[in-house]
Amino acid sequence: MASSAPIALLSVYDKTGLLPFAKGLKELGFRLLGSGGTAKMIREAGMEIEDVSSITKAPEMLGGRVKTLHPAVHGGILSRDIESDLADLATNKISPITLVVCNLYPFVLQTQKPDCTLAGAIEEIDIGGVTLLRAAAKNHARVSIISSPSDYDVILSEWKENTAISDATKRGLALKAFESTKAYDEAIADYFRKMYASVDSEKDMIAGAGVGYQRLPLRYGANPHQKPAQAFVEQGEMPVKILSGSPGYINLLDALNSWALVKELAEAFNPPLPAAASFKHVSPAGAAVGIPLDEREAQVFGVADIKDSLSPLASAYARARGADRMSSFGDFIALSHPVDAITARIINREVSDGVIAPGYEPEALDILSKKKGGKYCVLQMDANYVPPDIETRQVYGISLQQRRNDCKIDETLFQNIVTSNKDLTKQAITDLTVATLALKYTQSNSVCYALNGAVIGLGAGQQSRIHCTRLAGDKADNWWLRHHPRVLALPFKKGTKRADKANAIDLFVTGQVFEADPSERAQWESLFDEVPAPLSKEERDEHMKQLTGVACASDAFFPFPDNVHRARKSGVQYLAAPGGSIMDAECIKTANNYGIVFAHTNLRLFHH
Ligand code: 93A
Repeated sequence: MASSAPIALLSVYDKTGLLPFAKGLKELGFRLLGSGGTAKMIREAGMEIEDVSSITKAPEMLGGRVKTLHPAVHGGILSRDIESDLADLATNKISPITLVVCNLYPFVLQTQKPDCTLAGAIEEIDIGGVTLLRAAAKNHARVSIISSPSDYDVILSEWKENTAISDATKRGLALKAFESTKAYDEAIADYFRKMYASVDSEKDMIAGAGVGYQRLPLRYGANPHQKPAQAFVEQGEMPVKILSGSPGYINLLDALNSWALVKELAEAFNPPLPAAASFKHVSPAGAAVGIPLDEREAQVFGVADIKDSLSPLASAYARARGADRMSSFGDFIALSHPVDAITARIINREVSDGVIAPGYEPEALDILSKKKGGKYCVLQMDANYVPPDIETRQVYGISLQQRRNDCKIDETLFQNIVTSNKDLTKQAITDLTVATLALKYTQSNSVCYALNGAVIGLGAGQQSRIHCTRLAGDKADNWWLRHHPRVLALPFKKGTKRADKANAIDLFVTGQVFEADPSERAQWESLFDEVPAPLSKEERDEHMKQLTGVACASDAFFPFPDNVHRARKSGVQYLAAPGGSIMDAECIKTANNYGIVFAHTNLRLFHH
């Protein structure tokens, strides 16, 4: 038994390249030890190899569940070149192991088989192999852990040249081994998550009863053919609970982004202000804080009939929904505070997909859980949940990691005023905060206009900044034209649906219907008791002049002053954007010409 030959322990499921590798190791003078099947294959090829049992003095047992799990093996792998470890080895007659060659039972392949049973999958969970990998990787200062057949040649050539494996190679091998055990355990956790969540009752799973499964099943992914789909946390409690309905993947994306927005928006003010957001396709269609509505606003936002009973939260949602009613059609809503009955009643009469909030008054939950015949998605968010600092996602199989965008946005962000006009009012600070926080959760590039604590125009996902500024500006203009007395007095036929009104008003204020195909125009005209005449150029110009005091923020610097010119056309008086463009001076000069107050934020807010 005592021999000075270095020992290589081989225990591989995937036997690709095993025989030439074993032959190479033999030729380099290694003493080979192998677990059952590995040793058999090498021996049958005519090479000398000892069974692991020759050092453990114990047979493989439990049908192969215990093969290499033994102090003689793990003592030999984990021992360091230090006196006390060497003394322990000598006392217990254990020889140090130099190379460990191991790859694992094919758990994933097994679970992919159509006839795979739970018992069958469990039998494919490798324990001893994972222990070999981890032990050898831990002790990589001395031991080389070879977990992939693609590394066999490197090992043979390094040893041939130096009679040793370099520290750099050992480090790389150790990392590879831990990555393989991590992926292996993730696959097992994923399998259990799915299997046990479907075995146990849906109610237990949602409530996270007992130890919980920390998983939400999703109807499907971004598209109906993308199945299966789920949301889960790897550590701690799942902070989202489904109270009603069944969310899809995009619902969850909207819910989580919009929740972050309203939580931060409410906390940006002292005292905190209730906040609401209306999301579509992972960007806000609207966002607002709970500033009371005047008569005209209540009319524009479709809540004139209940104006007097609006709570601050209901006002926030009415404003958020009123920014761009067409984009908000079928929205996902986020509310920063527990939902009261009046807010639930407003939501109930809109076309919407779901809502996320930290809680619901019983009457509000009753209203919302009956919406859409019980299919309306009602999510409850743990308001104390703090996401990890580092976030990871996969694109095309590659993991991307970054620090979460946890920068805090509040009034202190707008202190660096670079124009001669420095008169930033309290209301302007509120509006810039709303606009900037909306951008933090909008797909880039993005530009946002805000007024009276609410987004009034937002341009998202444009590759060119001026296109964002124009898109958002056009939306702000349309928003303001919806306040025109002639729009408020449009003679809709009784019973016209809210969504149909919103579409018809859009066609009217943009003037598109008057250039439309006769059939589209006839359909539009059929909504009215009396067909309205178009808004004249004078009527528009006169009304647009009254849009003033608007705040506008950009998620990155303005590369050209055209953005400032365009913003001004929509009544912008306050601007916030990071500096850093070679055209900064030009942009500031343009702002000065208009008397605009421009704050450089030094904070880029790209979001994807
Ligand atoms: O069932 S195990 O978890 N118990 C063990 O003690 C053990 N030791 C090695 N599986 C174990 N292995 C695995 O056996 C290795 O990870 C390798 O995948 C496989 C090699 O078995 P054989 O040499 O019998 O083909």
